[in-house]
Amino acid sequence: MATCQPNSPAASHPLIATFNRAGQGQVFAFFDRLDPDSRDRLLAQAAEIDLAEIARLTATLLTPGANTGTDLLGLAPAPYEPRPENGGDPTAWAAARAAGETALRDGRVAAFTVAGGQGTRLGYDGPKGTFPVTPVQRKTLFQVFAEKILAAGRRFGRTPRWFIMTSHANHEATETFFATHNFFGLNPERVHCFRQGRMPAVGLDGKILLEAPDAIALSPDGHGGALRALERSGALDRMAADGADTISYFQVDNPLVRCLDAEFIGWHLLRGSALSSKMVVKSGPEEKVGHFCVLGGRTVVIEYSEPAMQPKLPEKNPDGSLRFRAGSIAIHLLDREFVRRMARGGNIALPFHRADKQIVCLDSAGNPVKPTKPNGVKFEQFVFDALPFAQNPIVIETSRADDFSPVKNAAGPDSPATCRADQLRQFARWLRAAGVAIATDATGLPPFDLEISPLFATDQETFAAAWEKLSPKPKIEPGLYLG
Ligand code: UD2
Repeated sequence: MATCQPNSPAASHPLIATFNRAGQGQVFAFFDRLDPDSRDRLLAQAAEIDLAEIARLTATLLTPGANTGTDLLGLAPAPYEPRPENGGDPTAWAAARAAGETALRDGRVAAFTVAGGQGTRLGYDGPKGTFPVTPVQRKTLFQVFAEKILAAGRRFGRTPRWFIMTSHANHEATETFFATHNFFGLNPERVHCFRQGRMPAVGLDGKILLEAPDAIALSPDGHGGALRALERSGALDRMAADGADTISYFQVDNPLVRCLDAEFIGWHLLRGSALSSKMVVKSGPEEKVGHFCVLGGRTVVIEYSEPAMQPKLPEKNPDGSLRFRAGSIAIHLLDREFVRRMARGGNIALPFHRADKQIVCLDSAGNPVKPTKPNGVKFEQFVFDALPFAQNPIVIETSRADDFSPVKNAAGPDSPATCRADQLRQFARWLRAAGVAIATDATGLPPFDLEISPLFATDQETFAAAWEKLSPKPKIEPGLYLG
């Protein structure tokens, strides 16, 4: 793309001069033709960009021959705390639970959902949190989380604040959705949506791409952008003013998640951990989750897509179990002040990852380009890259059936159908454990739809107690809803 002509309006603007000096003058190639509003829009977008950061990323991640993969020499599986039913110490788990319940009663925990993703794989237009997931009532993901937070408030006497990270693309729609649904019964003053940051897409030559004459091709900076966004939005200060020092982090796509899990919180606090994570034993070598590992003495997550990880995925222990078995399901607890230190950067900033993409953009003549193969790069941060910087990071086993069934794809694994079935299995399990006869197939799936609201129960134990009190007992039949 051409840079601007001398004596043009573009040539005299200081921000544009900075872009020219950085070799990024193509961003303003069409500036002189734009109306004043469009010029302002483009300048505002350009002001978001840290040119030194882009230059550094181009040098480290884009330069031919640059080593973009991770060196996995000496990689070992990370240790984790197994659940009592898998050999963990029941006394330690009971102590963790008691400590977590105390923390919840003391209002030390805030809920935090990352919801800035684009939901492309699901093929759903709109914020993913507005996607209906429950079997009978068709409650949305956001409603399920809201009710879990309300339930924790009723149980522990303090309703945690809920922070939701959105993107520029879905922020307004998310806010409107909550307002339209009266925040699902939560106090609107304690539900906070804030936008994550953006990064420009660049061509394979490191040049920032335009998606329109007055618009830079900007995209969300990854869920790792949450750390900076929590600080910038004032969320951390809000938590501090409230006495909340622990952030319960979960993804928008997983309705099974225990949003406020006393056992997990207790482990995190008792171990003085700055960043704790939940793991499940991977269903097989191919499952698309990250792996908790130790590299150079530090806990790390290595993604399933990391090329150097591929030969390690099928490795087995002598007993036949997977060697790299601790799958990351993206559920974490973060210490508030650790997040602040990471957000402020300096020598402990999250790295960026390179994602090669087909990016719709303009060519140097201003014609639209619709690529059929990757023509550019997006930069993203991942929240788990904070692990090596965290004090005493711990990994805790959780039960997949009670914590993880994401909705990612329109069909096949991790789809609305698999998630619905996992919810039904959970409801059937709770009923059975409370002594109720309910037929299921060999996988535990009942033959009809039913639903238990988080406001009725959030786990087997609370279900048993609520069921016990219920009089008269409802008939177990298709469409049963316990709310
Ligand atoms: C993520 C993890 C994977 C595993 C899996 C569990 C990565 C790279 N991989 O895979 O290891 O734990 O989850 O389900 O994280 N998001 C934002 N802003 C962004 C990008 C994403 O808020 O810029 C949110 C998104 O809305 C979602 C979450 O982050 O809630 C995960 O994003 P994803 O769907 O891209 O992650 P996925 O499925 O590749």
